Amino acid sequence: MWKLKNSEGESPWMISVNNYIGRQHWEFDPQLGSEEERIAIDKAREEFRRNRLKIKQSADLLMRMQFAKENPCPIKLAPVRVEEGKDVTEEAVTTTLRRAIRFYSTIQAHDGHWPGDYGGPLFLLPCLVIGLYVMGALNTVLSAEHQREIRRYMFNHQNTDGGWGLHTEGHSIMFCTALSYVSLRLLGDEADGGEDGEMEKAQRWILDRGGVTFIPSWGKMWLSVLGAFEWSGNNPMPPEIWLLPNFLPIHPGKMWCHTRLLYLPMSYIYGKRFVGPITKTVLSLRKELYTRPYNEIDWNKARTSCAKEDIYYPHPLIQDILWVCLHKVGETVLTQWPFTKMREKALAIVMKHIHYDEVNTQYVCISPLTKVLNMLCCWVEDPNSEAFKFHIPRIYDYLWVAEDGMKMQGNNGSQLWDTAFSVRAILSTGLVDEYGSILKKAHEFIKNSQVPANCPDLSLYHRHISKGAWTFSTADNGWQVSDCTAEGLKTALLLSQISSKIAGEPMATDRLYDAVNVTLSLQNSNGGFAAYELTRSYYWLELINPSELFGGIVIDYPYVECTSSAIQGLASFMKLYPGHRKNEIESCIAKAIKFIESTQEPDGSWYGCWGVCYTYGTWFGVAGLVAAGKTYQNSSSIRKACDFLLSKQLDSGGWGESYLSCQNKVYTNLMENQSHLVNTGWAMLALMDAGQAKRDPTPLHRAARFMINSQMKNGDFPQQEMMGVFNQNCMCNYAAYRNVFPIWALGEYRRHVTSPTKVP
Ligand code: LAN
Repeated sequence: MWKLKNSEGESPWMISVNNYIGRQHWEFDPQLGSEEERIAIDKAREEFRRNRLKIKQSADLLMRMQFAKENPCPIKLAPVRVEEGKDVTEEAVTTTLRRAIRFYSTIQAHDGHWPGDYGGPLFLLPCLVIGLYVMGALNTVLSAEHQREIRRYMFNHQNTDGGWGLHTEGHSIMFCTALSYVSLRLLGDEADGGEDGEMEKAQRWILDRGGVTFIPSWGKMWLSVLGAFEWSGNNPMPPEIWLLPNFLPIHPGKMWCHTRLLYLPMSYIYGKRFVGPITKTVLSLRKELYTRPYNEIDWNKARTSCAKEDIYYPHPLIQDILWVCLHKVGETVLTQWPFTKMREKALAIVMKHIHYDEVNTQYVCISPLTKVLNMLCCWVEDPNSEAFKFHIPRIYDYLWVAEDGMKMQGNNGSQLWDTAFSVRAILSTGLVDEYGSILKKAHEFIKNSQVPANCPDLSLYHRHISKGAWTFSTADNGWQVSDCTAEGLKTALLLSQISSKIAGEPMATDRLYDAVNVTLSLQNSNGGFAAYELTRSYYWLELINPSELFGGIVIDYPYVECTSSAIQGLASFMKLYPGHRKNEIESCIAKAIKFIESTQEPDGSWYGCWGVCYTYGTWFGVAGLVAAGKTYQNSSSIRKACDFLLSKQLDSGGWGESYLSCQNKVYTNLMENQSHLVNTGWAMLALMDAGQAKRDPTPLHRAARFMINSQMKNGDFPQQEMMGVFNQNCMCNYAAYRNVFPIWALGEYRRHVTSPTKVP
C-alpha cells in the first residue's frame, strides 16, 4: 500500500536547510495495510474511474484514509441542516465549525502542516516520463508500482474524444494529448492498447489534427529530446542570450524567474541539440505521430505550426519575424567557427546558473519542469555526476498519489500557504481555546519554514534577497514569494498574540524584522507587488512570449493578491511594532492602496491571477483596502466591490465561478449555475470585511446556509472544481481550500453575524 511520509528524508544524496520539515513524499510498501484497507482503496479508485467524466477532481482519499487510521477521531456531534426559510442559528454555525475543525485536525501532519494534493496540470507527468526515458532512468526512478499509478492517472484523465487537456478540467489539446500518448508508449502501452482502445483514440485525435507537427513549442522541444522530432523544427532558444549585457530589457535576468529558469535548461539542450537514444519505440513513434513519412516532413513549416486547440496566446507578427531571423541567420552564424567558441562559453555559463538554482533549492528546483530539465542537463553534462544523484530523491517531492492515480504536482507542495490560511481560518472562529494543539503545531511549522539566509552572489545570479521570507511550500524550496512572506508574517503575528501556553512561543522579533525587510524590498515603484521579485522589465516584453499556451509569463507582473497580502502583513506588523521602520511602512501601504485602486475593474471587481478569479481577486482587493483602514463608508472602491459581489450571488445562496473567467476575462458562472464552497467563502469574507453584516446580513445568511448544508457526515467538505490557476490558462488544485474557506467564512460569520456581541 502507498504511504504518505511527512518531513522525512533519508538518502545520503539529499540536503536540507531545516531537516526536511514539510517535505511530502509517497512510498510504496507491499507489506503495508490489511486486506480490508486495500479493498477500501480499490473501491475508491473504482468509484473515481466510474464518475471520472462527471467529477474530475480526486478528493485526496488515500491520504484521508491513512490519516483516519493514524488519527482516529470519531465525530460525536450530529450533522446540521438548515431548511430553506429557516434562520441560521448560532448553534448551527458553531456545531458545523466544531465538526469541521475536528475533521480538519485529523489531516494535519505531525510537523504542523496540512499535506494535500497539488495536482491539476496534465503536462508535467509526461515531461517527467520522457525526461527519465532519455536518461535511461525510467525503471530505476519509477518502480512498477509508480508506473502503474502514473498510467492509471493518465487514463483516468483522458477526455472522451481521446485527447488530454492542459489540466484535468480542460478541453483536449495537442500538447497534452501527444505527450501523454508518447509517455504511455514509453511506459509500455502498445499503440493499440488500453482497455477500450484508448491509445488508438488518442492517436486518432492527434492525426485528425494534422499530427504532431502542430504541437506547441514546448512539445516540439520534448519530442526533439526524445528523437521523435527534428531540432530544425524548433524556434531557436540560443544560450547566447545569457551573454547579453545586463542593462538590456530582454536580458533573461529581467524576466519572471519561472520563465528565466525554464528557458535556461531549454537553451542548454537546444544549444547542444541533445537527442536521446533512438530506440525501437522512438522509431515507431516517428511513424505513429505523423500524417506523412518522417523524412518527408517540412520542418521549417513545422516550426511555426500550432494546433488551434492549443493557442491561448498567439504569437504576434513581430515575434515570428524575430524567430525567422534568429533561425535563418542567427543559428547559422552561431554554429560556425569562431562563433562556436561563443556557444561553448554560453553553455558553460548556462550550466553554472543551473547548478546555482539546484544547490540553492536543495535540488528541489524552482518548478517541476525546471526540475526535470535541470536534471536532464546534469545528466547530459555527466551521467555519473553528483548533481544528477542529488536530483533523484527530490523527484518524489513532486509526486502525489490519490484515488485517481499518481500525478506530478505544480510545485513541491503548498505547505506554507495552506498552513497560514488554515491558522487564519481557525482563529476566525473565536474557538481558539478548544484548538490550541492544532495551532501550536502549525505555529511550529511556520517558524520552522522561514528561509534562514540569502543565497550567495545575489546579483550575479539575478536573485533577490530571501532571508526572512517564506516560500509557497518548504524552506528547502528557498524561493521567496512576496505574498507567502506577508501571509506568513501576518499569521505569525496573530499567533504571537495568543497565550504561549496555547499557541507556543512567539517568533523572535528579529526574524519578524527580516520578513518585513523582504516585504518592503519587493514593492515596485507603482506601488504593486509581483510574486517573487521586483518587476524588472517592461510590459511590452510579453510580445516575445513564445509559449502558445500561457499568458503573462515574460516578466513578474504586479498582482492585486500579492499587493493586498503585503498591506495586510505590514499593517498587522505596524500595530504591534509601531516603532520599526514606521515611515517606510506607511508610505509603502499608501502606495500599495493606490495600486490596488488603480487595478479595480469598472464593474467593481478585481481580476485574480492565482485563483478563480474575480471572486478571488475581489476578496484580496477588499481585504487589502480594509487592512489599510478603508471602509464601506469612506471608499467608493469598497462599495463598488460589494455591489459587484452581491450581483453575482446565486439562488442557492452561494457563488460559483468557472475557470473560464480566468481565460476569457469575463465573469462566468460554473456549469448549471452551481455554487462552489470556495468561491462562496471568498465572497463572504470580502463582504464581511466590508461590513455587510451591519448593513444587511441577509445575503450572508443565505451563503452560510449553503455552506452548512454542504458539510459531509464526517465533518469534511466535498471536493469541487479546482480553484487555483496560473498564467491565465492552467488550473491547479488547492486541496486544503475545501476545508479552509468554509471554516474561515463561517468562523467570521459566527463572530460577526450570529453572535455579534462576541466580536472582539
Ligand atoms: C504558484 C503557486 C502559488 C502562487 C501564489 C502564492 C498563490 C501567488 O499568490 C503567487 C504566485 C505563486 C507562488 C505561484 C507561481 C507560479 C507557480 C509556481 C504556481 C502557480 C504553482 C505552479 C506555477 C509554476 C509556474 C508551474 C510550472 C509550470 C510552468 C508553466 C513553468
